[in-house]
Amino acid sequence: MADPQVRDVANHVLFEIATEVANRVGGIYSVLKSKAQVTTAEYGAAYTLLGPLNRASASVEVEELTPKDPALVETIKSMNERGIITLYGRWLIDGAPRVLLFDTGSAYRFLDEWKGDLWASAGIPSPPGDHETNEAIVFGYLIAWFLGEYVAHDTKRAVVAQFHEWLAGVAIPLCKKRRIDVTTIFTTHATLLGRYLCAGSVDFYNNLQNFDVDAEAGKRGIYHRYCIERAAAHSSDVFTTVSHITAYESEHLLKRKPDGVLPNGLNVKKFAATHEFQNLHQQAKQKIHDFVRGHFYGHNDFDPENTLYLFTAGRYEYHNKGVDMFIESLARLNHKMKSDNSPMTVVAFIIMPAQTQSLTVEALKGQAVIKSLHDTVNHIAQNVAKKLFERSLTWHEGGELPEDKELVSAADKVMLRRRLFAMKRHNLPPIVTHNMANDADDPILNQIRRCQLFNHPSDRVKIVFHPEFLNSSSPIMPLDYDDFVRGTHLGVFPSYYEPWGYTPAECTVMGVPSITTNLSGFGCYMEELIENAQDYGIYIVDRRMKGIDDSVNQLTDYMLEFTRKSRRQRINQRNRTERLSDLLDWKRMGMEYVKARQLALRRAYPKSFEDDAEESDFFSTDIKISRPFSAPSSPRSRSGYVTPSGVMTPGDFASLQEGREGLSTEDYIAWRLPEEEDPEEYPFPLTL
Ligand code: G6P
Ligand code: 1S3
Repeated sequence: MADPQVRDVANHVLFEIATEVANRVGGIYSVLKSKAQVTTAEYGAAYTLLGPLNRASASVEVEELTPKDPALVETIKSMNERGIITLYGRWLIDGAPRVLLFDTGSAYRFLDEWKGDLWASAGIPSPPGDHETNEAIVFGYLIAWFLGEYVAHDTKRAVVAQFHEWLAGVAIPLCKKRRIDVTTIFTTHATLLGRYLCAGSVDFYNNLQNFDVDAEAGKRGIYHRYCIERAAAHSSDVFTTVSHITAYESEHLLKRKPDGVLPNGLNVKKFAATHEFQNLHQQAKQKIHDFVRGHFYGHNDFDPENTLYLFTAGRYEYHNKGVDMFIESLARLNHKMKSDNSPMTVVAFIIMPAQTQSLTVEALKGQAVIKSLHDTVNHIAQNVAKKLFERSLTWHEGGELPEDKELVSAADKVMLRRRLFAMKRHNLPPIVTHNMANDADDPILNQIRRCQLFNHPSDRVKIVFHPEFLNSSSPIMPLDYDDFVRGTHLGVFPSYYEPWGYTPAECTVMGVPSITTNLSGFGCYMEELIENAQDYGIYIVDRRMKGIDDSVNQLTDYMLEFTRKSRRQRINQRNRTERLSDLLDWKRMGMEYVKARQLALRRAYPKSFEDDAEESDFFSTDIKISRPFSAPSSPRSRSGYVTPSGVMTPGDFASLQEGREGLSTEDYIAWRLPEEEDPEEYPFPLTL
């Protein structure tokens, strides 16, 4: 092994390890994909993502390359020679980072040996039959193998290995045990126990200190998984999570206080014209109108101009994602809007994948019926235009204007009548767009039934449950998720368990207001940074200090207040929401990752940092993150924390400052709200 103190820390190599590399599963994929641009800008070829090979998704997301780094070439060659199949290439996303994917299937012949070793070396049991854990073990051993060989081939540069979530964490205790000369960061995006406990009916946040963690894990059959997670947290050089609320949870459930918080950012794309996002809203909204016209055929007795689209979306975690609370609040909103005689209609979408068989005939029929009507009306309009034109040609002074009733032929009238008859419906517009595998026991459908939100004509709140992720090739709603979000008016995410929460953050950068809670990482982050978050279209439901009924009422009131806004107020609010985008940009958030890596290097190679004063080169390493604003940050932090450079950074409530009087944040991005654009100045008319 090389002398740990002689490795070059300034020009270190970075590996980021996760199971969602070039493989869309959930939130970690979003983290890696959106962050790629800033990380490749900083590291170039010295950055590689390591993940398990999923052929189906790699075939569309990864372009194969030949590695150039000699240590990488040697390591891959040696593993390939032992039968391990790998794919090295470029992930075809913004930033185009390099990825190395391992076919875990090619290593299963070692599974029993590795399971035995995991027990002998780390005391982690692994019962048979748990496929997910077997995958984690095989992947973890492959990563430890890879890192061990890599540092044997490259003895010059320091290596930082950052692991995301327990599924990728098995290699961390192995690196420690085998004294592999790398420095490790473990970033957890949730805790196993937290997710399980919250999904049950425990008062989670008030009892965090009191859980008997081993017993709770045992009761749920996840003790071995919990051991992996806990071992990863304890044996990493630096342990981080995505929010303060999850840091608190980790401290109690994993028994190690995280060294810092690495909040999730987004790859924010700015339009040349700042109001372009408003145009996009209008365009996408028209597409949602098209879907709604079909879905509610025969019951289109509400005016699209006075209709608001609300939605919630995410993985199907009924209680954790707050869908129970959303539906209950919609029922109360319906009641209030009815008694107020509100002129508005709310269509609330629930986009959460569940097990389904197919789209329902009714959903397909709705779109077909409206399309036929549309085609027929176009055909009649063409005939009318033709006749009108011909009659106008023969017009002479003093003659009647050609406005004869006969413009619509008898045949056309019959055709129109047939289309209108096809729209007759004896049932209410459906709630769900797909045939559910388990309709009778589905928690979302049962809650809708309990609250009696059945899309009755008198209801001011209608519901559409789309139990599949959106897709632009859908025959009923051909929209990608992003376009759908743009077309809506308000995202509603009343989560109970949400370590970060990408959904409201994505709404924000697209200029769509959203409702979140003070139990979500994102909600707490915004609450901490912005004094008057509501004005900026960030509504935060209190699920911490209030009882459930009061939280439901607060959520109802937020939505009711929103329905009372005029169009002008909605447009202004969207402008303010969109102005928060920079706050969530990886150009800003990525700084916490930089700090975590510096801390990891400092812990592994303390000698390299002893003469910081003289060797300040390392800290002023050109981190290619631009500095868009120079003015002082605003809105100001409530905590009043100020860095040595006088500027707030996203993780400043955290502790990633160890061993040094604050890291170099001079290049760090101060944040202030850009100037507000006056809708009066738009170069296009507003339909108010
Ligand atoms: C955008 C468009 C406007 C449109 C408005 C509708 O701002 O640029 O032309 O009037 O959206 O807003 P609404 O909240 O009613 O969907
Ligand atoms: C987790 O995914 P989830 O939806 O299971 O990781 C995400 C990325 O960090 C985070 O946004 C989310 O809150 C967590 O819960």
